[in-house]
Amino acid sequence: MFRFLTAGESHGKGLVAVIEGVPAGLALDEDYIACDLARRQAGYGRGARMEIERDRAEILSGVRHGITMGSPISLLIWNRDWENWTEVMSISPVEQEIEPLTRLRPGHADLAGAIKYNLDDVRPILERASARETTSRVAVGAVARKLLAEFGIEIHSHTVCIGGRWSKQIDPIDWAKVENSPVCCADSEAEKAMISAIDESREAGDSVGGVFEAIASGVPIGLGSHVHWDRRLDGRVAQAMMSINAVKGVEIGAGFAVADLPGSQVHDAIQTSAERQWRHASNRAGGIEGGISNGEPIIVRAAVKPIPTLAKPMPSADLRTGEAVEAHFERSDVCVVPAAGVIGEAMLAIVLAEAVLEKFGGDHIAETLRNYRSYLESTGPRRKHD
Ligand code: EPS
Repeated sequence: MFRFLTAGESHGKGLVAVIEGVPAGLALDEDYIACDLARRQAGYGRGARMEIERDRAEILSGVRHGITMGSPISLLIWNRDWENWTEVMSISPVEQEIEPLTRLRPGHADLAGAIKYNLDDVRPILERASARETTSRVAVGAVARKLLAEFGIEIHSHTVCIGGRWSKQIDPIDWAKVENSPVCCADSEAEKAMISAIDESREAGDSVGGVFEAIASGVPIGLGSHVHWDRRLDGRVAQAMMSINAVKGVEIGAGFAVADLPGSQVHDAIQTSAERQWRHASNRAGGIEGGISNGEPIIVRAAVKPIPTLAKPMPSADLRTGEAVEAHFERSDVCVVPAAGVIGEAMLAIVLAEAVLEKFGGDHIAETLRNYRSYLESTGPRRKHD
């Protein structure tokens, strides 16, 4: 079973992740993981913190001579910014008085977290609620992506909206173009409008959200299951996406648009190809029917709210006194939608890696691939005595 845990505070010494269940025999190195970590740091609208960090995961275990051993893989990412926070985030008690953070930020975990954990300083909540934690998830997602590549499964993402400026539908998407776009958008016109939206927002001391779309291609029929609510692949994908900081809405395939359309315009006609493979005439289901992957690309969109730390702070209250104050501000990103797309890819990769290993098992990748290939032999349309 593929599973993982992360630990680490935003301004602590570093971030860690422990992954279990990766089969032996998979080629894996730090440079491969570094590529996704760099992508997460980029994007127009990021703040000063990203100028400090050069995220790179050290592999501490589970890999020997560039090949996984089947043992837990542990990853460590140092926070460069730690050296500016050694007193505030010291593990041991410190002599000096550290000013508590009590001016609650609307939209963050500050208030609910402080009440829940019985604190009169929101620092411990903010440190773990910060999207800095997603660095660990992207590192784990890169390992999942490496595994999925063995099965021909590829995952990409692109920005479809920032601040109400929408990309037009582009098909096929030029992924190299998306990678070179400062906002990860495939539509050059929309890209300009999105950049203006971010600039306007920065000038206003505000923040801006949007929508990203993640797409997994090469997914075989049969991942997930209809038999239990928690085995349904769409439910698992939605939970993974919803768990990303600032995500407030998730759609798979046609998503909310299905509410307005007749069934004949929502469902995808089933066909077979000349090679006797199943396919659909369209993909409004977003690659999942009945909680099971149907062989079409899995398409998921997530709405990312504008991040809650605002240069021009919102009215709020002080945690200790209840007095009306302005919310706390240190520094912040203006827009994190392009980074959220990379995190969305990681979460989709993690869910699919889990589902692939659940279906095909195997302690060594050769065994997993053998099971996968043998399964594929039986997935074409059935003749009477097949
Ligand atoms: C982030 C690091 C954080 C923020 C951002 C994500 O750094 P700092 O708080 O030191 O500026 O840039 O966090 C948030 C969006 C948030 O709401 O907490 C990162 O590594 O992605």
